[in-house]
Order: sequence, then C-alpha cells, then structure tokens
Amino acid sequence: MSNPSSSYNGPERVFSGIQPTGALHLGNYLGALTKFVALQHTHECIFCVVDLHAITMAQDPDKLRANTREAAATFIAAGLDPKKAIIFVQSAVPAHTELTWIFNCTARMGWLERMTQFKDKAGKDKERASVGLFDYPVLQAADILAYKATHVPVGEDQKQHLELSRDIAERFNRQYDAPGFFPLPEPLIKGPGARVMSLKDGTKKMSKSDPSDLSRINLDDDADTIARKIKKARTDPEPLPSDTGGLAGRDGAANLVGIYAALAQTSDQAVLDEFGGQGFGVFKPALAELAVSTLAPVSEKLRTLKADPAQIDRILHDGAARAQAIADPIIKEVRKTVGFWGAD
Ligand code: AQP
Repeated sequence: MSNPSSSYNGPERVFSGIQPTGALHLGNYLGALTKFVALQHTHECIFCVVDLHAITMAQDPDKLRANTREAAATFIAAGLDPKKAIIFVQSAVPAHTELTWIFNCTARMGWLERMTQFKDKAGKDKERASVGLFDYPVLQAADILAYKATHVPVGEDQKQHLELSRDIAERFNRQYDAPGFFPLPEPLIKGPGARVMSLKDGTKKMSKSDPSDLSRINLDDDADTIARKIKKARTDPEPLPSDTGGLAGRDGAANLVGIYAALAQTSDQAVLDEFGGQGFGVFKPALAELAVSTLAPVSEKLRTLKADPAQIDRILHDGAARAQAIADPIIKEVRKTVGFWGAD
C-alpha cells in the first residue's frame, strides 16, 4: 500500500464500519466484508458497527440493539477473527463523538453541501432531514482519524466521503500548525464487487433500506430465497454478449455478470467467455448455485452465532476496550493541539 501522507510517519492501520440498519446484504459482503477479511491477515484492523451513523435516520431502539448484535455476528460469520481484528460498536467509544465536534469546527458547510449521499437520502424534503444526516461524513472522518487509520476499505459509494475525510485531516493539520498530525486516509475501493446494484433496478445500488426485499440478497437468506430472488431479478430478453462492451445500457445483465465475477473471483470478461450467447434461463440458475454455495457457510455460521448473544457481547466488550486504548491517547493529543484546558 502507498504512503497515505508524505509527512505522516505513524503505523499503517485499517478502519471501516457498517451500519446496523438491517440484515447485511451481498453488496456489504462483496464491497466491504470480503476486503475486511483479507486485510486482517496483513494489517492492524479495526472494524466497527456504526450505530451512531444508523440513528441519522429514525430507528426503533429494540431493533437497533438487535441489528447491532446481528451486524457484529455477520462480521464474524463472514470470516473476521475477533482475536486478530478489533470488532466493536461505535457508541461504546466516546472518542467518535468528541472528535466529531472538533471536526465540525474544521469542516466547511460548502464541503458537506456537495455530498451526494445526503442529497439521495434526504430526498426532496431536505429541510426535514436530521442535522446528523447532513453531518454524517464528519462523523465518518472522526471514526477513521480517532485511530489515525491510514487505509479504509469501502464500496464505491463511499468514495466522496473518504475524500472529505482527507480534506478534514489536511485542514486540521494546517489549521493547528501540526504537519503530519493526522494521516490522509486512503480508500481501498478497487476490486470486484465494489458496486453491487439492486436486483430490481440495475441503476440503483443494492441497499438495506430499499423497501423491496427482492432488491437484495441478505446474508441470512436461505438457499431457496436466494434462488428465487435471482430468478426474479430484472434483466432483458437478449442473450448475454460475448464481450463486456455488449453490456453497455444493459444494467440488470451487467449487474448479474458483475456479481457472478465477484463471487467466482474472476473478471466480467471471463464470465462472458463462459456464458456469452446463453440466455438468462441458463445464467440465472448458474449464478444462484454459485451464490448459494458461497453464502451458505456464512448464513450457517450466522445462525449459530445468533443463538449465543452473550458470546457476541463478550467480543464487543473486549473490542471496545481495545479500540478505546488506541483512541484515548490520540484524543488526548488532539485536546492539547486544539488548546483545551487541562490537556497540556
Ligand atoms: N451495493 C453495494 N455495493 C458495494 N458495496 C456496498 N456497500 C454498501 N452497499 C454496497 C458497502 O458496505 C459498507 C457498509 O455500508 P453501510 O451499511 O454502512 O452503509 P450504506 O453504504 O449506506 O449501505 P446500505 O445498505 O445502503 O445501508 P442503508 O440502506 O442503511 O443506507 C460500505 O463500505 C459500503 O460502501
């Protein structure tokens, strides 16, 4: 990995998070979780269930608690080892909220007004959106920089937010005449599965909050449900083309080919080499078989973990203590740098 900032000379550290806003889906798995799992073998990794982010939209408290445990269980079911990577819940470590306030005074309104996710999520009625939804990317910058994380594995939808984190880090370093204090975190986006689209609309990303359950494959779906959702995925009547140029303007087909390639860890072209000229009557069952065989071990492990919430709670308590031990001295340095009383 490249050096995230020429003047930052701290250790490389990976941070990322997922919101507990519902069952995690294939987009979260391919865009984020599989990358987390690979990175835990090469880097110091911190992975977070971001419940503070979740409440930027209305949440039922009991559901939020259940979804938080379920998201943590899904991290482990997907292959994260809590002995290697730190797994914890965002609200358990106060550094995130404290640093958000400080960064609120570093970030500029104009920067946040350009964020497309706010525009998408707030919709037409942005006057009624929560201030938290507007401020979401600042909290994200605080999540990363509370640990001086240098690398952030995310799906493509988070690229703009990561650029904002870099802007905040750079401005803080300049504002307080502290060159290299914060690293400029690098997004790790490349690779298959960085952008998995809805099964019902190939122009929209697969999302937990899509009202249609048929739009996504959840990681706790059983084999029959996965096969049924793929069968009902919106495509077109044409057979698959023999090269990727032929997927232009065919969003549904391109999405299924991309999903197949990501699951098989190959390229879109290799998938078309095998299936070009075939119709969806052949391709969809092949994709369903691949999806089921890849996801079955994850959903099975998830079921076992969900049956033992006390074990998940132990892992999360341990993770929060380890995360806090990294963040505390960083926040102490931040307080001193900003000029807060009692920090010198
Ligand atoms: N469709 C996707 N394709 C690839 N990557 C994706 N990610 C999410 N959707 C896709 C990646 O998963 C990580 C966690 O995302 P998140 O749950 O914290 O927030 P999100 O991006 O807003 O995901 P959702 O499913 O759309 O959640 P809701 O509906 O609650 O807003 C991130 O790395 C993201 O890139």
